[in-house]
Amino acid sequence: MGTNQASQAPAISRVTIRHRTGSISTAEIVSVLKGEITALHVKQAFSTQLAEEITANFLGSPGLRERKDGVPGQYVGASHYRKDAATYFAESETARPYVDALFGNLVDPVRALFDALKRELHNQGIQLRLARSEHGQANICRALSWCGSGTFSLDPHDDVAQVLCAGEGYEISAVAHNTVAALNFYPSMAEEGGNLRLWSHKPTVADRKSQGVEATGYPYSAGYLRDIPCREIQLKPGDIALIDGGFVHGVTGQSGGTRRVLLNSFFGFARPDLVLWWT
Ligand SMILES: O=C(O)CCC(=O)C(=O)O
Ligand SMILES: [Fe+2]
Repeated sequence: MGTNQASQAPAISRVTIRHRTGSISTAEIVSVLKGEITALHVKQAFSTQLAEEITANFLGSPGLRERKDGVPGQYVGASHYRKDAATYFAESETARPYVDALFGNLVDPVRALFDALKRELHNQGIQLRLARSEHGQANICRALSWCGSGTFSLDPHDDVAQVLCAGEGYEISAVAHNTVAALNFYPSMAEEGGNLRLWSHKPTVADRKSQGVEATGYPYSAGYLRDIPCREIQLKPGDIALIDGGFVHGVTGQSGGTRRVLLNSFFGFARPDLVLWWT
């Protein structure tokens, strides 16, 4: 047996998705955080009014930027992906007023979830806080709209590689050894497509090396994923999806005039008594 993992079929891990309508409970968030369920889909979790306000503020934001890191999309806020800590935290500080302005004068639902989870974890002797460094502090979320054309508007990837390989000055690297929870609020969806597809596979470091995506976890090829079962979460404006970002996931192609916009954050255990939150 050689050490080349490329010849081995990717391991299948079971995906469990829980669906509900209305409020998201902290107990369910903790279930994803602890790896007990893979994904939680909450329909109609926030109001149409709030969804429309966030979408309009995103599209008209003076902080709206084009991604230049190889992932086609537009954003407001900061992404740690492929950035050193000094750059990411400085960008987070600069972008904060634009992130705050996404909510206008309405209550930020991501902050509300953060605060509720913080209270719940505090009762269990666990601290929840934003990731930070000498250069600044992470924001509560970033807003994104994917522009990929074709089979996927966001190619299949995992969210763990970028955390594991975050590099010096980041306190989040430790989270990569636990569940990296990815939290998505959807203010706007395309008329067709734009679903969140989850594959029954959690790549290892060896898997990523074999695919040449060791540091990024992006993108996994169609060939690599061909024989892995997958499921799709059908999203509507006002929905929340919370997933174990270690599973390969992507966003299906979209069509129609409406832009798909989401608010995204990541969080996970850095230590048994500390949960970090970043973007
Ligand atoms: O747009 C989505 O539904 C998923 C976003 C995502 O996977 C990411 O930002 O890493
Ligand atoms: Fe992701």
